[in-house]
Amino acid sequence: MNKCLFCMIRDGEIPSDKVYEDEHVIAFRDIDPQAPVHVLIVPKEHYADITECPNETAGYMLDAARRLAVENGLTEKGFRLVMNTGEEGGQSVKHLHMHLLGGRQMTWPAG
Ligand code: DGP
Repeated sequence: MNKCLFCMIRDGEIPSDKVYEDEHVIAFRDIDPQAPVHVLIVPKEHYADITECPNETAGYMLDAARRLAVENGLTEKGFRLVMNTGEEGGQSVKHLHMHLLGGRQMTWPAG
């Protein structure tokens, strides 16, 4: 079976600007940043999206997101966490990931 893009990044087969790694997740900078800070938090285990993953995995992702928000100085002014899911949710990479966006004023609705 062919590996997906984020599995290849996880395995170091495609380079990335990695900013965090632990037993359960990796995080790296988005190739097409939509904000001064734009990091993708990705579980090491492959799940297509949030509908497939155990609650425990979602917790590990949130832990990493909080840590990265602090490390990037985002907690005072705020930040946004996004999980695009499926076609109408605008998900382009079918390996569960969370966007951490910060460093600018966000708008709503997200579009
Ligand atoms: P989404 O559209 O929610 O599935 O987000 C996928 C994100 O992945 C998108 O913001 C761009 C990013 N991306 C796509 N290919 C690569 C890559 O090869 N490296 C990195 N760092 N990010 C990528």
